Amino acid sequence: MSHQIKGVGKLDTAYDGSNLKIGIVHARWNSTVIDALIKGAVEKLKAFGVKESNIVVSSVPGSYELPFGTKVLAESKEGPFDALISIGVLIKGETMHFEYISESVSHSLMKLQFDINKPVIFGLLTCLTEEQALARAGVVEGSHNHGEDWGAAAVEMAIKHNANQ
Ligand code: DLZ
Repeated sequence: MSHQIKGVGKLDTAYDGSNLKIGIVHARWNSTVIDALIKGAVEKLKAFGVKESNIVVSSVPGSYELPFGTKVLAESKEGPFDALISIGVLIKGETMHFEYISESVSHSLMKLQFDINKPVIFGLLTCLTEEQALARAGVVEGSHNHGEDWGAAAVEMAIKHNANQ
Protein backbone atom coordinates (compact mmCIF):
# COMPACT_ATOMS: atom_id res chain seq x y z
CA MET A 1 0.00 0.00 0.00
CA SER A 2 1.40 3.43 -0.90
CA HIS A 3 0.98 6.41 1.40
CA GLN A 4 1.10 9.89 0.00
CA ILE A 5 2.94 12.20 2.39
CA LYS A 6 3.55 15.16 0.06
CA GLY A 7 1.20 18.09 -0.27
CA VAL A 8 -0.61 20.72 1.74
CA GLY A 9 -2.14 19.54 5.04
CA LYS A 10 -5.74 19.93 6.14
CA LEU A 11 -6.90 23.37 7.26
CA ASP A 12 -6.99 23.87 11.03
CA THR A 13 -10.35 25.64 10.95
CA ALA A 14 -13.05 26.84 8.54
CA TYR A 15 -12.06 30.30 7.36
CA ASP A 16 -14.60 32.93 6.30
CA GLY A 17 -13.14 35.13 3.59
CA SER A 18 -16.23 37.27 3.04
CA ASN A 19 -14.60 40.42 4.45
CA LEU A 20 -11.27 40.01 2.72
CA LYS A 21 -9.75 41.89 -0.21
CA ILE A 22 -7.12 39.99 -2.14
CA GLY A 23 -4.75 41.24 -4.86
CA ILE A 24 -3.38 38.91 -7.52
CA VAL A 25 -0.41 39.95 -9.65
CA HIS A 26 0.54 37.59 -12.45
CA ALA A 27 3.17 37.39 -15.17
CA ARG A 28 2.03 36.85 -18.76
CA TRP A 29 4.82 34.50 -19.85
CA ASN A 30 3.63 30.89 -20.34
CA SER A 31 0.03 32.03 -20.39
CA THR A 32 -1.68 28.62 -20.74
CA VAL A 33 -0.31 27.62 -17.37
CA ILE A 34 -0.72 31.09 -15.87
CA ASP A 35 -4.41 31.27 -16.86
CA ALA A 36 -5.12 27.90 -15.23
CA LEU A 37 -3.31 28.91 -12.03
CA ILE A 38 -5.21 32.20 -11.78
CA LYS A 39 -8.50 30.35 -12.32
CA GLY A 40 -7.60 27.88 -9.56
CA ALA A 41 -6.67 30.65 -7.14
CA VAL A 42 -9.78 32.74 -7.86
CA GLU A 43 -12.14 29.75 -7.58
CA LYS A 44 -10.63 28.78 -4.23
CA LEU A 45 -10.87 32.36 -2.94
CA LYS A 46 -14.55 32.41 -3.91
CA ALA A 47 -15.08 29.02 -2.27
CA PHE A 48 -13.87 30.65 0.97
CA GLY A 49 -16.44 33.42 0.51
CA VAL A 50 -14.20 36.14 -0.93
CA LYS A 51 -16.40 38.37 -3.10
CA GLU A 52 -15.47 38.59 -6.78
CA SER A 53 -15.51 42.39 -6.49
CA ASN A 54 -12.85 42.09 -3.76
CA ILE A 55 -10.43 40.17 -5.94
CA VAL A 56 -8.22 42.53 -7.93
CA VAL A 57 -6.14 41.00 -10.73
CA SER A 58 -3.25 42.85 -12.32
CA SER A 59 -0.55 41.67 -14.76
CA VAL A 60 3.15 42.26 -15.38
CA PRO A 61 5.13 41.15 -18.45
CA GLY A 62 7.25 38.40 -16.87
CA SER A 63 8.16 36.89 -13.52
CA TYR A 64 11.08 39.25 -13.09
CA GLU A 65 8.55 42.09 -12.76
CA LEU A 66 6.46 40.31 -10.09
CA PRO A 67 8.05 41.78 -6.93
CA PHE A 68 7.74 45.39 -8.10
CA GLY A 69 4.29 44.86 -9.63
CA THR A 70 3.07 43.27 -6.41
CA LYS A 71 4.47 46.12 -4.30
CA VAL A 72 2.86 48.75 -6.51
CA LEU A 73 -0.55 47.03 -6.39
CA ALA A 74 -0.27 46.54 -2.62
CA GLU A 75 0.32 50.27 -2.12
CA SER A 76 -2.15 51.47 -4.75
CA LYS A 77 -5.57 53.08 -4.31
CA GLU A 78 -7.10 49.68 -5.22
CA GLY A 79 -6.21 48.49 -1.70
CA PRO A 80 -5.87 48.06 1.15
CA PHE A 81 -5.44 44.34 0.62
CA ASP A 82 -5.46 41.65 3.27
CA ALA A 83 -3.11 39.45 1.25
CA LEU A 84 -1.49 39.33 -2.16
CA ILE A 85 -0.71 36.43 -4.46
CA SER A 86 2.16 36.67 -6.96
CA ILE A 87 1.83 34.20 -9.82
CA GLY A 88 4.49 33.37 -12.40
CA VAL A 89 5.77 30.38 -14.35
CA LEU A 90 9.48 30.09 -15.04
CA ILE A 91 10.54 27.30 -17.38
CA LYS A 92 14.21 26.48 -17.70
CA GLY A 93 15.82 27.25 -21.05
CA GLU A 94 19.35 26.85 -22.34
CA THR A 95 20.96 29.69 -20.38
CA MET A 96 21.37 30.65 -16.72
CA HIS A 97 18.37 33.01 -16.95
CA PHE A 98 16.12 30.58 -15.07
CA GLU A 99 18.48 30.24 -12.12
CA TYR A 100 19.04 33.98 -11.71
CA ILE A 101 15.37 34.92 -12.00
CA SER A 102 14.11 32.06 -9.80
CA GLU A 103 16.41 33.00 -7.00
CA SER A 104 16.08 36.77 -7.15
CA VAL A 105 12.29 36.77 -7.51
CA SER A 106 11.89 34.27 -4.66
CA HIS A 107 14.05 36.38 -2.35
CA SER A 108 12.32 39.61 -3.36
CA LEU A 109 8.81 38.23 -2.81
CA MET A 110 9.82 36.86 0.59
CA LYS A 111 11.28 40.23 1.60
CA LEU A 112 8.32 42.18 0.20
CA GLN A 113 6.05 40.73 2.89
CA PHE A 114 8.15 42.31 5.61
CA ASP A 115 8.42 45.61 3.74
CA ILE A 116 4.67 46.02 3.25
CA ASN A 117 3.63 44.04 6.36
CA LYS A 118 1.18 41.90 4.36
CA PRO A 119 1.26 38.25 3.41
CA VAL A 120 2.55 37.71 -0.13
CA ILE A 121 1.72 34.21 -1.29
CA PHE A 122 4.45 32.58 -3.38
CA GLY A 123 2.80 31.54 -6.62
CA LEU A 124 5.95 31.12 -8.66
CA LEU A 125 6.40 27.77 -10.40
CA THR A 126 10.06 27.06 -11.15
CA CYS A 127 9.94 24.18 -13.62
CA LEU A 128 12.60 22.31 -15.54
CA THR A 129 10.18 21.38 -18.34
CA GLU A 130 6.84 22.47 -19.81
CA GLU A 131 5.39 19.13 -18.70
CA GLN A 132 6.25 19.93 -15.08
CA ALA A 133 4.49 23.27 -15.39
CA LEU A 134 1.34 21.78 -16.93
CA ALA A 135 1.25 19.07 -14.25
CA ARG A 136 1.18 21.73 -11.52
CA ALA A 137 -1.68 23.73 -12.95
CA GLY A 138 -4.40 21.11 -13.25
CA VAL A 139 -4.01 21.21 -17.04
CA VAL A 140 -2.96 17.56 -17.33
CA GLU A 141 -5.75 15.08 -16.58
CA GLY A 142 -5.72 14.22 -12.86
CA SER A 143 -3.10 16.82 -11.92
CA HIS A 144 -3.44 19.20 -9.01
CA ASN A 145 -3.83 22.94 -9.58
CA HIS A 146 -1.42 24.71 -7.23
CA GLY A 147 -3.33 27.94 -7.72
CA GLU A 148 -6.01 26.50 -5.43
CA ASP A 149 -3.45 26.08 -2.64
CA TRP A 150 -2.34 29.69 -3.11
CA GLY A 151 -5.94 30.92 -2.80
CA ALA A 152 -6.39 28.94 0.41
CA ALA A 153 -3.05 30.16 1.78
CA ALA A 154 -4.03 33.78 1.09
CA VAL A 155 -7.26 33.43 3.08
CA GLU A 156 -5.59 31.66 6.00
CA MET A 157 -2.70 34.14 6.17
CA ALA A 158 -5.04 37.12 5.85
CA ILE A 159 -7.18 35.95 8.77
CA LYS A 160 -4.87 34.07 11.12
CA HIS A 161 -1.67 36.02 10.59
CA ASN A 162 -3.03 39.48 9.92
CA ALA A 163 -0.41 41.88 11.22
CA ASN A 164 -2.71 44.88 10.71
CA GLN A 165 -5.59 43.89 12.97
C1 DLZ B 1 12.92 36.58 -20.71
C2 DLZ B 1 12.10 35.53 -20.03
C3 DLZ B 1 12.35 34.17 -20.27
C4 DLZ B 1 13.46 33.70 -21.16
N1 DLZ B 1 11.63 33.20 -19.68
C5 DLZ B 1 10.61 33.57 -18.85
C6 DLZ B 1 9.82 32.57 -18.21
O1 DLZ B 1 9.96 31.36 -18.39
N2 DLZ B 1 8.84 33.01 -17.38
C7 DLZ B 1 8.60 34.33 -17.11
O2 DLZ B 1 7.70 34.65 -16.33
N3 DLZ B 1 9.34 35.28 -17.72
C8 DLZ B 1 10.33 34.94 -18.58
N4 DLZ B 1 11.08 35.91 -19.19
C9 DLZ B 1 10.72 37.34 -19.01
C10 DLZ B 1 11.36 37.99 -17.78
O3 DLZ B 1 10.75 37.52 -16.58
C11 DLZ B 1 11.18 39.54 -17.86
O4 DLZ B 1 9.84 39.85 -18.12
C12 DLZ B 1 12.05 40.19 -18.93
O5 DLZ B 1 13.40 39.82 -18.77
C13 DLZ B 1 11.95 41.74 -18.87
O6 DLZ B 1 12.44 42.22 -17.62
